[in-house]
Amino acid sequence: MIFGKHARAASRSLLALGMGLALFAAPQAATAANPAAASAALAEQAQVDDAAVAAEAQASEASAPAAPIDRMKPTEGKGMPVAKGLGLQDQYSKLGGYGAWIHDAVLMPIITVISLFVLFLLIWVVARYNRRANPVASKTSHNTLIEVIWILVPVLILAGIAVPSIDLLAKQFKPAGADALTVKVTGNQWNWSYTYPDNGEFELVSNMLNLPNYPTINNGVRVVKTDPSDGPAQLEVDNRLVLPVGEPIRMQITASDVIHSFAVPSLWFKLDAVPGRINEKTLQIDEPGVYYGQCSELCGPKHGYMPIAIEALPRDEYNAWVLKQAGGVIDGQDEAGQAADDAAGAEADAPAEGEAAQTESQANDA
Ligand SMILES: [Cu+2]
Repeated sequence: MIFGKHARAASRSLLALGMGLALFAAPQAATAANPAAASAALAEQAQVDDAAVAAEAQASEASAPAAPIDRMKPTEGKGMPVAKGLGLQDQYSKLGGYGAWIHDAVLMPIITVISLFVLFLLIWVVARYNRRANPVASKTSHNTLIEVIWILVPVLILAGIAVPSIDLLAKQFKPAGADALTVKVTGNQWNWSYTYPDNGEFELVSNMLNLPNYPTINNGVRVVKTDPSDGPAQLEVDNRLVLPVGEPIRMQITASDVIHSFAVPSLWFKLDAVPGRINEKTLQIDEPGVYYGQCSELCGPKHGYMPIAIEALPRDEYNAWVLKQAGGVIDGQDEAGQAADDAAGAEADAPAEGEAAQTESQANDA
């Protein structure tokens, strides 16, 4: 009897504790249940922002660059986050396709089945083995068959997951060939600089474009949407990282001050930028396009304002772009050398290229 009294007292205090926990957890559950509402609000905000951006763009037409900037216009929804998007961004590299497949076709089904199975077991135990339904509890303490099953099945599941994920890990760190293009990326507080050691060692500094109706983030940089080629606000930059498509690129990532992280979700690429150290990873982009990412390591107050924009071009367009950069060379030859090498057709193009180069270098200066 005394034991029963203690048990009831204990269960009352447990109940109180449980309710306290529930009260504590409720607001969190509410926010967890609310992401739809939150993302709807975000989308609404984005629309408002877009309207503001458009208005600002019109208002500041006068301060906009006279000639449109010669660069690719991003495709809506490609290489960038989409409103109400769930899961991974669409992938534009082979490894990305493989990684997304592991996520979608291997991990998600396993997680779903295990979660439903555990939920079923919980409900079954609660319904079938409570005190009322099952007053005389079984005294069974061992069952060899069940024990073998519940050890073997998880081991097999883990081994099954390990095979493709270790394979992906190995492929991700396979070095690019000796003749692959090398591009050096440096994270700085708070922008990225891109160096092309194989193309004359020229360097670009990539700053986020300023936001309309918002304090200036980067001095001397224009406001986003003042050029038709501009992508989403907070992701678009003045100088993009231009890369060739369809070939492995040796990306060497470092930082000049604190740890940053170079991450582009749609290209399955993320690597920490650590001062005093070069991290290397191969990047191969499947198709031309503009792909956006962000610094993904908290690096200071303007961490949120150092986006990454990659413009992937076919090799010949990439070469043409390199030759437009001050000091840009292809196979050790600058624009004049290349032009002399090429036939008369190239010479006809030269004035137009020179003009564009001027615009580009002005953009770089700004
Ligand atoms: Cu950073």
